[in-house]
Amino acid sequence: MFKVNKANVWSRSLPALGVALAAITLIAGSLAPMGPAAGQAQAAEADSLPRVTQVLVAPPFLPEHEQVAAVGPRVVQVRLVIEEKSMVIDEDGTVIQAMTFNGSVPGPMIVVHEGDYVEVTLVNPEANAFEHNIDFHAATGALGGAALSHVFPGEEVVIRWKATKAGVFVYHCAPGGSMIPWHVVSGMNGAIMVLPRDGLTDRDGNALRYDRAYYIGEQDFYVPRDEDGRFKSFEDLGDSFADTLDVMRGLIPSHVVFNGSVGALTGDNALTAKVGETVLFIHSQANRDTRPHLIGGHGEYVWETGSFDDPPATDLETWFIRGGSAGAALYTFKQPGLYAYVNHNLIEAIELGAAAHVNVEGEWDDDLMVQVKAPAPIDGADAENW
Ligand SMILES: [Cu+2]
Repeated sequence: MFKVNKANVWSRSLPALGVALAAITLIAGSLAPMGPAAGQAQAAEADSLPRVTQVLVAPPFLPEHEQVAAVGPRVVQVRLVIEEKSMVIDEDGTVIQAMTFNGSVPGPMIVVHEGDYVEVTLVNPEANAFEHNIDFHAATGALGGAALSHVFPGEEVVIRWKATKAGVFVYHCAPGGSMIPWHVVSGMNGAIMVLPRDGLTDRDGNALRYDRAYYIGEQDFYVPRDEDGRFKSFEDLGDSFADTLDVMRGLIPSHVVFNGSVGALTGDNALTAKVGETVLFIHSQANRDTRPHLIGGHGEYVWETGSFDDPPATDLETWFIRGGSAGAALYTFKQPGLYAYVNHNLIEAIELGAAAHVNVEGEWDDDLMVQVKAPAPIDGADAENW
């Protein structure tokens, strides 16, 4: 198996990876002087703050957190372990060679408050083949931390950055050149929520709170096909690179899914809620535009661009998430039943996989909707009256 390490990363020894590695060399070379080396940072404030470890969980769930910060700023420690692994992404059993943070696509949601410091330990286990790093769109400087977090297999790195902007933001791997889009569309992306210390508010400053929060990470996959049109499987990650890059350059994804695979959030895996509960849906797309829509409900408060410093839009039917960003929408369920939460490019939702379900329990409200007459043969007399 091909393995990138410090000895061969500059040698461009594998022809299929030559172009990409050359690009890494170019970018890495120009970045070397950027950002403080370990120990040089003026981190007096962070050093004096209390520290807390956040236990990350797999999406669509969020780690335990407070909506309003009960105490002052803290250093929030998180651990991200990179897993290169094969994953089944649809009901036909299509297998991809994925790259992940903590084994899930998307990676885990991190939740902090504005003014907190995020201290990330990024681990690239020896069993992996490739170099990785992490770029936080919420962070400032050094390519979002990417320039300070390159790790080869068998290495780990710790970076700390201050969460100065409140909102929901994407993070992703960005090791250089063609490795950047390839790692991102192979699953190496996730999101962080930086809450205002006083929690979310509407445009008038009134508190907005949620009873549940779900993280939906939308992922475009570009799976190559064989001569017969069937999806190809590959022996390992390195083996999949050249063909996958060819499909990527066509810009037409083979799959557009929520949380790693077709059906990851439908059927038995559906999200749940109760009538009267307010649910926060956080939606990220690290690579491509999308347009979430809750069928049968609304985006009552929507931070479409992801910034919590901007007042939320209200009562949207569909909202737009720019590729490379995350957004958040709040809705209080008023009717029980099955809701579909989809990318409202309906071809992507139904044909390619970008759909989730929300099962909502509670009492039906006839005032909001009722079937006045059940389906029955057309009544000729009735029709004449129209
Ligand atoms: Cu990576």
